[in-house]
Amino acid sequence: MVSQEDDEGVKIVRTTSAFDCGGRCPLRFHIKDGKIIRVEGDDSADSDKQLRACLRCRSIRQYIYHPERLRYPLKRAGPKGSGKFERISWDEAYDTIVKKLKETIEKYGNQSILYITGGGYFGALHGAGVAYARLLNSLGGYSTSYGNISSQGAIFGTQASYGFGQIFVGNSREDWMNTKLIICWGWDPARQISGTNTLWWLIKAKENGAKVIVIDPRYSDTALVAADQWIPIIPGTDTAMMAAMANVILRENLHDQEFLDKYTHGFDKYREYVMGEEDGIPKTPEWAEKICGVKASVIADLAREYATTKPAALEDCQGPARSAMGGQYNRGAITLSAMTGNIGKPGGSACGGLHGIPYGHMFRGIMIPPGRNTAWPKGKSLRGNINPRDRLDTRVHVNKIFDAILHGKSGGYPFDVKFAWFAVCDFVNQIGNANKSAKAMSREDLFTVVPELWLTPTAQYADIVLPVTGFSSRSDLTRPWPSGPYFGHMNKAIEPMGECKDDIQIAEELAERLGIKNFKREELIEQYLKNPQLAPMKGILDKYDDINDKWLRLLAVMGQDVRENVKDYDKYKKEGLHRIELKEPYVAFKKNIDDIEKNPFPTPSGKIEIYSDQIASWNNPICPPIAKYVPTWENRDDPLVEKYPLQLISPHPRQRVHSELYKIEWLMEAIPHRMWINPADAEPRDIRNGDMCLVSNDRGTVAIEAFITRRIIPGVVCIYEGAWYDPDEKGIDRGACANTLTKDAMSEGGAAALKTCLVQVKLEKGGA
Ligand SMILES: Nc1nc2c(c(=O)[nH]1)N[C@H]1C(S)=C(S)[C@@H](COP(=O)(O)OP(=O)(O)OC[C@H]3O[C@@H](n4cnc5c(=O)[nH]c(N)nc54)[C@H](O)[C@@H]3O)O[C@H]1N2
Ligand SMILES: Nc1nc2c(c(=O)[nH]1)N[C@H]1C(S)=C(S)[C@@H](COP(=O)(O)OP(=O)(O)OC[C@H]3O[C@@H](n4cnc5c(=O)[nH]c(N)nc54)[C@H](O)[C@@H]3O)O[C@H]1N2
Ligand code: SF4
Ligand SMILES: [Mo]
Repeated sequence: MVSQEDDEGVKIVRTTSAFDCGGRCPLRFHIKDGKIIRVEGDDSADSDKQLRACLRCRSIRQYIYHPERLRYPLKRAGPKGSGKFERISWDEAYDTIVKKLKETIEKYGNQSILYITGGGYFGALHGAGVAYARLLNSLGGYSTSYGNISSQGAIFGTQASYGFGQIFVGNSREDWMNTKLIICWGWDPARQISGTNTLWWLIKAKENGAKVIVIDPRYSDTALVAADQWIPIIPGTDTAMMAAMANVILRENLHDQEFLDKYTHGFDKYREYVMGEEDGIPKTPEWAEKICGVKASVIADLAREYATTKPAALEDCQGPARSAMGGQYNRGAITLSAMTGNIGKPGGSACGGLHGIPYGHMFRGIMIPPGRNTAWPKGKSLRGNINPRDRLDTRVHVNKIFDAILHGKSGGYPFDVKFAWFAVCDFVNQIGNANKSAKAMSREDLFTVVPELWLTPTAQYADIVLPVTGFSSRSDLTRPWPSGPYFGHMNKAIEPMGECKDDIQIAEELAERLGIKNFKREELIEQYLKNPQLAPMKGILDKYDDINDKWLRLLAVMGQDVRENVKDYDKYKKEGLHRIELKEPYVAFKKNIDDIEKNPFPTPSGKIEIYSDQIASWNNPICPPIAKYVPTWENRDDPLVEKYPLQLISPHPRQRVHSELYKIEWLMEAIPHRMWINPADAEPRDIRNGDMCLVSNDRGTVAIEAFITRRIIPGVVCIYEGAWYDPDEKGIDRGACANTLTKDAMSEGGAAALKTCLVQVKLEKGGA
């Protein structure tokens, strides 16, 4: 029992979500007669520590009790994608899956099983589909994808500059109290949550005297509520503006040469590029103005201001990197931060776009190990390697999953897919070219399993859909996203709906039918307790009735991060949260900068690599070893603009977590799904506010209402990602999923290029 009932029979359960939402906020569920009747947020009295929930969890009752939540196993009862399903028993679902699994492995081998997971759930026990990976590994393994759909551009940029394995490039948010200037470059934390309370600290820093500048094609929510200056920029051109800033900083001798000499590698190559010694073109503000659409004087002034204000925090993110230019924008930001000596210093920033700090990420050593995937021969070691193409011989890039399902070996992919299993993701909706994804999923000879909470666009194409419990019906440990410092503890608040089961239970029950031994949580616990060091835990575990609670208690001892930080587990569980007290704000790479001799960067040179010899060795002109501006496909120079003159950007929705929460009426009402378009683009097309428009390119067409606004620059339209793909009989996507329009391509650095996309917009005559 987590808490006592009060006189009215209401008990309060403290928990949190495990969404891929950018935050992690304590929630208090008020429960009466087994039902959540009210939801409140954190009640911490210290206003700087209070972790404020956003509109999404404040609407969570509608998510938990929504009539469309899946409650029973389903099997397909019509053509794939028709949405026709019929209820079946768990026995029938299991028998069908077991039969198909055995048949597929026998006839085609394990490589023909494609298992794909996404980031839909950040929990240590139930998270990221590990249970199914374990199950499939026990049967001899599976094929899968490589590359992070979300952040591969930023990961590439970070690791090329700071070294393989580096992901924590953020400072604690309260470190902004040490800064004088914050530049949000392609980053909009007032809308897109980037760590709970990021906006709180941004406003506090502003009140403390810091100037805030936003560089974004849109007058973003951050520009609206926090900025002193908005610099609109043409999408995909950031590295050109960065080079021009570097040009001004060098010409005016405003750079920190000492920092560059001591801590960086290959800056001379970048200097040659920006000064025009390499190609005869000095990268002046005038040169950049023509590319970026930002006035030369604005670029020059910003360069001076950034270089002379000490310290200054340039904050890049992942959005602009999720494009055909991949991580070059993050590499450019890192270069500027190095030139101004802001890396590893309080009030500065390391850039790289990932924002995380290494506290509260308690997944280390705490998940049930998934076992070894033996479907593929052991490849060469990829350690220290950032080249995404080296993974190609056994895996498929994440943004090419459906192309691989469609074309298989004859299309040059390493396998033919016969059995597809999608868990904790909605990839028909969330990766590029949804019409192609739908076509691939409609292949009649493909058998597809989707465990889900909703009949998502991906589940619509499944042969078997399994109903899964949500975070309110099971206990788990979770982590802040991306920064902490704290650990979250989710407590089971209500019983599962209908016949829903935990993913882990589904995997266990399938394992039993497949004759796999030592798979169940009970069996694993028994084995662990044989270890003399863990044996004394037995008495403690006996206190918990719920198998998940037992597991978590044991994992909390086994997982190093939790063990070292959480001294009072019962308090942690009861409060749903454990805060880590840091003596001072965390500053990324401070250790390396304070003593580079003792703490070199894990790069080949031991320094921050402005120039990467590793990338240079690939000899790829569109993936240069320094942060060069390279025009990409479907940018404004592409001849395709004749036909499709507008650039489409698809940022993350304030009211959803990607495609999750799409069905929540309160949220849809609060922020309707509409396309942002500038009056200069709307007027010649005779489009008025609220008119139904068709947005198209060669990959598809979506129907969406226009929101005419000067908050977006001419030549660019914006459709938030995550609306559900819903093609009508003519193939027009009435749900207006942005990925009906985007390309299933990767950048040279391995980013999913979802932000690079050209479209045309016209009025839909006669209305919807
Ligand atoms: N156009 C465009 N597309 C984008 C992006 C963009 O910026 N623009 N952003 C990209 C980014 S950053 C990301 S991270 C991806 C996200 O892509 P996905 O990970 O596919 O995103 P979600 O829509 O959150 O889908 C998660 C699904 O998991 C389900 N789920 C949640 N918890 C559980 C569970 O415990 N068990 C099971 N079995 N299922 C569960 C949810 O119901 C939901 O349907 O989208 C990418 N797509
Ligand atoms: N509310 C909410 N918060 C979330 C999520 C969510 O789904 N909803 N998802 C979480 C996840 S998984 C992730 S990965 C992060 C994603 O965080 P990001 O990937 O950083 O966010 P995006 O919303 O894709 O894009 C950020 C901004 O970049 C701008 N932009 C687009 N193209 C360009 C360009 O070429 N140059 C410049 N300078 N700006 C450009 C957009 O207008 C937008 O304002 O957010 C997390 N937080
Ligand atoms: S940031 Fe995430 S955990 Fe916090 S309230 Fe919003 S959706 Fe919930
Ligand atoms: Mo993401």
